[in-house]
This record gives sequence, structure tokens and C-alpha cells, in this order.
Amino acid sequence: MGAKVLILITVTVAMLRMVLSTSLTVGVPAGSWDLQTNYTMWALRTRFTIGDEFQFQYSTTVHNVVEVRKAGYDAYNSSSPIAMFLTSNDVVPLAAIGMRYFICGVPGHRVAGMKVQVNVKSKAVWTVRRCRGTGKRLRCRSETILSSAMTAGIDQSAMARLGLAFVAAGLVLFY
Ligand SMILES: *[C@@H]1O[C@H](CO)[C@@H](O)[C@H](O)[C@H]1NC(C)=O
Ligand SMILES: *[C@@H]1O[C@H](CO)[C@@H](O)[C@H](O)[C@H]1NC(C)=O
Ligand SMILES: [Cu+2]
Repeated sequence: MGAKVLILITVTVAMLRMVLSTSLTVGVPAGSWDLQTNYTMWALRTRFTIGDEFQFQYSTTVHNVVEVRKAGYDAYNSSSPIAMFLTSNDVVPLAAIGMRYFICGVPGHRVAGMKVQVNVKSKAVWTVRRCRGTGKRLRCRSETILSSAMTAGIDQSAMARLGLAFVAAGLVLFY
């Protein structure tokens, strides 16, 4: 029985790995990198974790992407950028935990709302505790499981259900 549980866990972790690193196109699906999209709302829908990447897609004749520090973000100031992106299909890895700030460097566009700040988090982990027996003979095992990045593309509750289904299946096999 133990071997089956182990195989199940391995398969599940492999499945989760596939969705762990996510390419997120900024603004999608409701908008894109433009003057209309509310990036506060966009960022609220999405969980950003290490290993994800941003894609900014836009027309080079109209926009660009400038990564700035908080001071530059707050002051609408792109004069000392961390990085500039101008390709119209910019890929920006989110490789570390912490805040990242992006604005459009075209005059007026930052003020008009082309700004996005995100808090990149570590991968969530959960611990599943399984117990057998009663009283003094109770034996428990704990397992740590990586949970997925919750992205705009993957419904959070769907992922939570997958996780629960997995735990339930694990318990059924265990007993
Ligand atoms: C964008 O959405 C946020 C959160 O819903 C809201 O507080 C804010 O007023 C919106 N901004 C604009 C410019 O509509
Ligand atoms: C923008 O930042 C630069 C360097 O950090 C500074 O010299 C400049 O005065 C700032 N401009 C504005 C409008 O705050
Ligand atoms: Cu712009």
C-alpha cells in the first residue's frame, strides 16, 4: 500500500511541476499592456511565484516596458530604470522573492495607468499529516507537498480541488 501512495505522490508532484512555472501575459485575459487595463485588478487575480515569467505584448510604436524601483514607480520616474524592454514581446523572469515594478516609459502612460507592481512569492507548500491507530499506538506521518502557482489561467478552486482529491486518494490507498 505504501508503494502505491508513493507512486501517487510522485505522479502528483510531477503534475504540479508542470503548472508550477507559468508564463503570464500581463493584462490577459481581460486586457493587455495598454491604456485601458486595470493592472491592480489583474494582479489581484493572480498569484506570482518564483520561476514564473511575465510577457508584455504590445505595439512598439505605442508602448514600451521599463522596470523601476519603488521610488521610480511612486514618483512616475523612469529616469533610472533597472531594465528597459522594447521588443513588443518581452519576457521577464520573476526569479526572486519580492516586489517588482513595471511602468510604460512613454510620457503620460504611467500616469494614465500603465503600471503594474507584483509581489513575487515563494512556492506554497502544504503539509499533509496522516495518522493510523488509536491512543498511544497512534502513528503519524507528515508529508510536504508543493502546491501550484495560482495563475489567471488556472482557476484557484480547481487547483484546490485537485489537491483535495489527491489527499483523499492518498488516504484511501494508505488505509
Ligand atoms: C482598478 O481596480 C482597483 C481594484 O478593484 C480599484 O480600486 C481602482 O479604483 C481601479 N482603478 C481604476 C483606474 O479604475
Ligand atoms: C527622477 O530620478 C532622477 C534620478 O533618480 C532624478 O535625478 C530626477 O530629478 C527625478 N525626476 C523627477 C521628476 O522626480
Ligand atoms: Cu504606453
